[in-house]
Amino acid sequence: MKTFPLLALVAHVGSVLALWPLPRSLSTGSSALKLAPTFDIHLNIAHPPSDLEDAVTRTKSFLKDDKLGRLVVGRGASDASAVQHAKTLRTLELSLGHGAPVQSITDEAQLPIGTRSEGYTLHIPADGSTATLSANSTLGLFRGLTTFEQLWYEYSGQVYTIEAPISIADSPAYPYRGFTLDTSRNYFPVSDIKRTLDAMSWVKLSQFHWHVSDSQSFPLEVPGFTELASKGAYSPSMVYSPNDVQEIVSYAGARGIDVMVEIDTPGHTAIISTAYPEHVACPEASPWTTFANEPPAGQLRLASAATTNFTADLLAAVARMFPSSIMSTGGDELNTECYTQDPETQADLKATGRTLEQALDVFTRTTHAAIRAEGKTPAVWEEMVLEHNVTLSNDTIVFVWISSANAAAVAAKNFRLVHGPSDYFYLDCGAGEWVGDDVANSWCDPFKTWQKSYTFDPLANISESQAHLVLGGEQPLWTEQSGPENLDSIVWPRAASSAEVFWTGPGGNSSEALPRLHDIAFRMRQRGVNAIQLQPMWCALRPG
Ligand code: CP6
Repeated sequence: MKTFPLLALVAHVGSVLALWPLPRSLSTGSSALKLAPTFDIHLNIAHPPSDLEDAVTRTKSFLKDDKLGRLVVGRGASDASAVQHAKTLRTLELSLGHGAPVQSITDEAQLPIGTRSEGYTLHIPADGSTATLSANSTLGLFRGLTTFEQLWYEYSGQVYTIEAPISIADSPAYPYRGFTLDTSRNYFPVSDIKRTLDAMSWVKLSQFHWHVSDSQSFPLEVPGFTELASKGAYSPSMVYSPNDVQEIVSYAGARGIDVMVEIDTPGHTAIISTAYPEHVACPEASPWTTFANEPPAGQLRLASAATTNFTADLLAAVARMFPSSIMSTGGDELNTECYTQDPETQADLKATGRTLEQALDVFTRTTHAAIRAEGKTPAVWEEMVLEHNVTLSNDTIVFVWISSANAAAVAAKNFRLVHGPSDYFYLDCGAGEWVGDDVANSWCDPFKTWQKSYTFDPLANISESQAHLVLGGEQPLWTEQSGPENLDSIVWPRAASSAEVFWTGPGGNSSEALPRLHDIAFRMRQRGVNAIQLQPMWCALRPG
């Protein structure tokens, strides 16, 4: 039996298991093992939560339906006879550690970041005796089921593996492993979001960062603020109702994913002027290039007490729609010219005797206090820490996006951070300009390949004493040039790249990873997610 706890060693030893992300510790043998036609999964738990039972049901159907072949006619038919004589696995037994609470996957996925228990151990003997999956949480069991599903190939109706016995002890390197979706620039139906959550769960992502609103549309129906969506959504059908939100949140939770909503403020808010013109400065000011990074211009009147209170109330109402312990208030790309040229803002600053930076501080403290009163920890974009003089409580989570080089400066200020830098992770990079001239392509050119994301080092330039501040990372899809048409293909399997970086840890070799990523992309397609090809099929016809 060979043991190779390190990614680098796996690359050399060459396990061919189709695992993604790679477990942190894996040992395999070389015996074939097949699933009995009656194979079943037993829950050795007195009163299992229904989302765990549902996860078991899904695992069983994936085992039946995935049909990922390792044997291809003309190549490596050597598995066939091994499988014929292989022992048969009849049962996988799931159990929770002694004293572990029996909670739903959903409840465990929504615990504060850093307190979730996602580890598990999985043993699959070669002799066909019962396989065991154990964890100290149902969330850990769910992660283990996700791994178990990936261990099996299919040939001629037979589901088998060729590396038994298999022993896995696994837990994530980082707790925050995310994907961000912008539903403002273009709208995505609930079914698209659910399908995305499915694919996220298959690569063990833990956090859906929902950038729900921006300057172009406000698709969220917020109780008490319904005009934001009735006047600010692209159409009455392009709205997320409170019911839709509940459906998305519980669908995510059952798949080990927490949903963090973002209401981006005080910038990226032009659309609010359609319902509340009194709260928005420089709406549609011209030329927009002077007042915003994208048209239309328009930002919340951060120096106004009425606007600050309105925003605080709005954020609190949104906070009540989401069970997560975190919520983002945005804070990126604030344009000061918009306020310089807004007579109301200038009058407010004069009356209060504040500078714009002081007014921003009051605005931020007030809105953060409002979401804190709803039990949420605030999260912000990096500018709030690196460009503005804002008082933030020291538990605030900071999203680094402008450049990977900025993470060190955020850590130096002792804030917990999430990596999502445009130079490694932006899924929309390379699409070119979508507005204005085409003299230059977008500054986040070139296209970020999965191999590029895969080279990311979460601790680059971060000292050992600051390493604990790094919560993980996320890959965003900004949707100026994306919609339901290309959602799957622009996201998958590229977003799986960071999923492995933040679960397994950095240092993976992309040549070693390619066949595994090919296989998870194949499984995604089998399961209804339109992941793109990574190579000609010829390359995947591996020798046995
Ligand atoms: N919208 C918002 C965006 C971007 C950000 N915030 C963005 C900036 C640069 C690139 C891609 C997206 N479109 N609200 C930055 C966090 Cl290259």
